[in-house]
Order: sequence, then structure tokens, then C-alpha cells
Amino acid sequence: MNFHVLTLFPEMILQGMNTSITGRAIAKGLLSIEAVNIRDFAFNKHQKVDDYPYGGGAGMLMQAEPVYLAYRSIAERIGRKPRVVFLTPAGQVFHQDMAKELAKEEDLVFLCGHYEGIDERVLEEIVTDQVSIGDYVLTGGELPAMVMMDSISRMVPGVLNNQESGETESFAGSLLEYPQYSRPEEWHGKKVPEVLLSGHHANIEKWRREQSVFRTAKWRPDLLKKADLTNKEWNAVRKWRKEWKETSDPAEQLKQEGGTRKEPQEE
Ligand code: 6GU
Repeated sequence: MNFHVLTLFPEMILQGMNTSITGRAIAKGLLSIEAVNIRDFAFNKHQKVDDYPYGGGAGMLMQAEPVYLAYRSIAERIGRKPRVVFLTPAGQVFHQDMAKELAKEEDLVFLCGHYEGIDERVLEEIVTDQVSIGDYVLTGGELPAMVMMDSISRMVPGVLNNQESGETESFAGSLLEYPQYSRPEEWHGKKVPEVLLSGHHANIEKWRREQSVFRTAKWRPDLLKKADLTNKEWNAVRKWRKEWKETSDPAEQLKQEGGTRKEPQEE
């Protein structure tokens, strides 16, 4: 996977990507990262890349020509028209299936906007995908581009080692993770759930699955539709929902359970 980022802040992109797992993958040659400074393609005296919007309004716009020339420098070098992702809060909201899909591309270009936006005409000519990372506003497209590249990278074969990839793949984003514990067995008076010390792998898997379903039902019920639950699990979800409705104070309930479902007390 070759990432190319059109940006006014190339050092931000390179710093972020050359760290941790993506940094390791770049060193291994599984990924490459290139940050193209749009300002290098502003052929005027002060290398200016922004101007006032026609029709008035707040702020400045990035001009079409430097963005276009920066893009062309990439397309000409790789010898074809790559997919170009424009980062904008007005785009489609990014999700795991998009990361998987984009990971199949040989080259990906990310266009990071600043100021109030980019002249629409260059977007029409070069952009293939408009993507947002969620419903909040950031000052520029660099962090969203890095978020996307991080999640796309981990879908590229070889980027994660066996241990890193084994874990999350079982649920593939449709259920929340189960709670995990390491030593010591007791901390601040809290004990590690008994089943995890039992060495009984089938019971451990059953417990973890139940915890995942429970947490998802509680915190992200919107994900359950995609989660492929058994009939028995749907019944459990319905039962929990009934219990939650009966609890007068939801904040108190959350505090009590802390998202980890306790076994019902023996009668
Ligand atoms: Cl892609 N860009 C900006 N500026 N803000 C955002 C975003 C993108 N996604 C969410 N907020």
C-alpha cells in the first residue's frame, strides 16, 4: 500500500505515520508514506495557496491550481489515476468495511483541506471519495487522514503480527470487546472473574462472548443488527433490556455494573 497525502502540514503526517505499528510496517516495506506539500505547487511570489471566497462569507478557501498541480505530480509519477479521498465533515462517515475495501488499492491519495474549504472545481476533477470520520468539526483533514490510514494499514496483509490480528478479527467490528484482566488476581479489592482462572477454554469463550453481547446491547445497541446473534443471545438481550427498563436510575445501574455483567446471585 502506497499512501500519498496532499497537505499543508507534511511533517504532521510523517511524524504520525512513522510511529508504532504503521512505522514498523513502513520499515518492513509493506507500506509507504509520502506527504506532498501543496505549498510547493503555489507558483507565486509568497507561495500563497488561499484566497477569498466569491460571494463573500467567513474565512479563506484553498485555491484550485496548487491542489491540482500537487495531485498531478503524484498521478504522473505512478503512471495512473489513483483513488483520491477528500477529508471533509460533509463526506460519508468512515467505517470498518470502508477500511477493508480501501486496503485493496495499490495507491491511495488523501487530500487534506484547511481554511474554510477547497475550490469546488478541483474537487470535481480529482476527488473520487469524500469521507468524514464522525459528526464533529476539526481544523483540518490531517488527523482524519491519519485515522483512515491507520485503520486501512491494519487491514493490509502482514502489517499486524499473528497475535495482533487474531484478537479483533473474531468479531470484526460488529460487537464490542469483552473485558480483560492481567496480574494481580486482586487489585483495589476487585477480583478477576473466576472463570478466567479456571483454565476451561470453552467456558472462557462462552463468558467472553456473553460479555461482548452484553456490552454491545448496553452501549451500542445500533451494532446488534449486524452482529449475527443466536436466538438464545437475542433472548438474553431482551431480558437485559427489560431489567434495564425496570431500574429507576440508569446512571446508578451503570455504576453498579460497570459494563461487566455479573452472574445472577444464587437463590
Ligand atoms: Cl474528514 N475533516 C474535518 N475538518 N473535520 C472532520 C472530519 C474531516 N471528519 C470529522 N470532522
